[in-house]
Amino acid sequence: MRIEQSPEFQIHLQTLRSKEELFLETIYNVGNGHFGVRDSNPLQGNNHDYIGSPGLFINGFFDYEEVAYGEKYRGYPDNNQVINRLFDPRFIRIKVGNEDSLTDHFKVENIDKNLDMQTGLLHELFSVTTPGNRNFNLVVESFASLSKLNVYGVRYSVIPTNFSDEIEVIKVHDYVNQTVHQQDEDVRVSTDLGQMQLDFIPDNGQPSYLVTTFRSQQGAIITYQASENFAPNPPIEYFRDDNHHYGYRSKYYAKPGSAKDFEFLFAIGDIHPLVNANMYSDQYLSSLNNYINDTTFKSELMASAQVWQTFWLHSDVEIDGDPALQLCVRFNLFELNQSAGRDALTSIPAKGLTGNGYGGHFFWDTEIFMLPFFTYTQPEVAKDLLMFRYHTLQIAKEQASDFGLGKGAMYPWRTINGYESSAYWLAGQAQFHINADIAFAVEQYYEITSDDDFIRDYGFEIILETARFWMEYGNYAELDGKRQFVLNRVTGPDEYSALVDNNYYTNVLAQSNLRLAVKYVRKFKGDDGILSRLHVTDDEIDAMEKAANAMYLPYDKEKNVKLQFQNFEQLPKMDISAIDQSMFPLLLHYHPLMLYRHQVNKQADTIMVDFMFPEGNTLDQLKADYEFYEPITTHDSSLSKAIYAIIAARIGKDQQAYNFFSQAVQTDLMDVHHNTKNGIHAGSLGAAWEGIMYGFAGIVNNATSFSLEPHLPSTWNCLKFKVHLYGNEFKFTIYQDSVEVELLSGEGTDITVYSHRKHLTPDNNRETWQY
Ligand code: IFM
Repeated sequence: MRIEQSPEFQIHLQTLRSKEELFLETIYNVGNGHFGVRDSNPLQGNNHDYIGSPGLFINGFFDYEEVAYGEKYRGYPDNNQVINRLFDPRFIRIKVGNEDSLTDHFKVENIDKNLDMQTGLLHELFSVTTPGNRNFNLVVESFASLSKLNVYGVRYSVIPTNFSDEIEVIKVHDYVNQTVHQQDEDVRVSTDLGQMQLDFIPDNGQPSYLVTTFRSQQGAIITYQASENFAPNPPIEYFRDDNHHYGYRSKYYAKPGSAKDFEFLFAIGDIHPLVNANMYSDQYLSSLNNYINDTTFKSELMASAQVWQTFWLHSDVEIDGDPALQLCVRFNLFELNQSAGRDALTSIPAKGLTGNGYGGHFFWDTEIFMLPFFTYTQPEVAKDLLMFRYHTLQIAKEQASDFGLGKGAMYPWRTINGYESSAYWLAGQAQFHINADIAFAVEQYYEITSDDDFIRDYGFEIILETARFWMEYGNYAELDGKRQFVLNRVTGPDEYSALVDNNYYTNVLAQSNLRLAVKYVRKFKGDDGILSRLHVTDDEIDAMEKAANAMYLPYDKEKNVKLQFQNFEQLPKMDISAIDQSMFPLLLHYHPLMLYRHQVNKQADTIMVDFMFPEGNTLDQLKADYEFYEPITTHDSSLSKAIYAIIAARIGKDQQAYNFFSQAVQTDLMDVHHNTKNGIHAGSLGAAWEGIMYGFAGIVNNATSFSLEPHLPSTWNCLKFKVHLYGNEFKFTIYQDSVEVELLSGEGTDITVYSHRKHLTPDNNRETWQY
């Protein structure tokens, strides 16, 4: 099969710095937001001596175990959720004469791998040698369909090089819990729970499974078909082994140079509560089968490639003058698109669907670091991601009530099903800023899309209930001679401090959350239905407004810096420049309390405020904050550097901005943190996109205006991207000394570049700014 390939969209094995198996498993994953498949050695993925962590991850499909606490106090999260690792659908068994890849050690070498990001097709060539020295080439092509999210395709081609003999190809998955042999002591890597059960569902011999979990009581159906599109001589046929397990096999006589292809299409079902699993299995199986019967690997691949083309048409970011970083940017966007849940019931796990690191949980990473990319380029996906929060709002309210609050919603810091899953509550559950982060994202989505239905029917309720949380959690106290609203005993974004009073970031976000609630109550004042349904009273809204206005924001007047939290200035500084490189990330080498008692940051914290609320900051303030926090920040979190790049760009530290950005954008493709083997850093990939847009393009957006103050790195000739804005689509081309904007669709709006505003309309759809 030939699809026109553009070299700028290829991730070719030869260009990668590392060829380590586990790293390749991550980099060459394929996914589509519903599921993800790690790349693996297809013959040995399930062998006991294979060092790897292959597998299939379905978004939202998880199980849990009870957290074992030494002493469990009231309200501690009960369960640790972990995304399930299902069998590796790439796995295949090949017999050559009397040698069998399942039992004999076939030597499998990676000769070539290429991920074509334009089409989503992963193409691989392995050279396989049996213990008896028979050698064959194995070509594997695979993709996760973007046009039918349930479909995964894999195609094998077997080409003997030095023998003629009988070959038997067998495709059977008679287990569901994938074996892994990855040794890693990193606390951020989760252990598989491996509690799934596999039942074969009778389906005229076609291998169809019902996979169920013991505790979370979920069910998923997986079925697969050998595609009809290969030369049927002899055909692949069903078989049933002695254990009544179904699979496919084909036996034929092969000669050197002869190639035989085997194509399989999997249908990977949606997740259902187990109560219904038996009821739905028959019906659902036949609807799943509709996806894969009467079609071929090639036509499904073509349909999916079409969707990828559309994705790039609207979402690509082109950098002229920096080919190395250009490829990283594209890889990042490709991975983001492969990771995002699109069913309004799931979100984006911190590791995408490429591993079970961080349990496969959803964090603030989605709303603060990844959502803007989708909001600006694929607003319908952004809406689905926010709808996940709407659909778990009732659970968040339940959690607030269980916690002992009278009202409001308390979203989990980390979760799959909406319930809190942070066993280490100090650095987890206490990150209450997640509530305001979600409200912030709702507002940002609305500002950019003007989606009135969303804000009225869903977004407002999220904003209101999270605002209610702050009113319940906070209190008034006398500080600096004034009555101020305080939020004590919270953990801010920086995970090298915990349970502090008045974290600057949290307080600013909470203040914004409260003000948003007030704004929308006033907006919906005439619409009595909404306000009475949500039991909003004037007194409540007045109280919110007062609390927002009285919010305490700790500030060091001597140094003129925003204080990360109250009394932060009293902690001793940790001299991170004196610490040996081998001790980073510090979290793996220090007791948390050693970190908590020092001025040392894992990641951008107060600097996040400067990024997210650019208005109202003087340049001097930004500089002071940057100069104060940068030297005490280790950037041990992959979410940090892109944000520092943005502030560095804003304050004119061009070289630092570029250095931070380039490290952020290379996070996974160049394995900057040496742990890409455990999965991608999805939040960091989104943050790198933010680095380009908010840092180098210098965008600032609110509901009524969109402006740019570009600061392109000196080596970049030009930067091009498209964004959706208030129902329009625009194309931006930014040069070192000018900006061109084209209105591609919609009625048009004002655009401001360096304070010069121009109005674009369908009749006047191009404008240029020189500066
Ligand atoms: O959400 C992040 C957090 O900010 C830093 N530690 C890892 C989490 C998941 O990516």
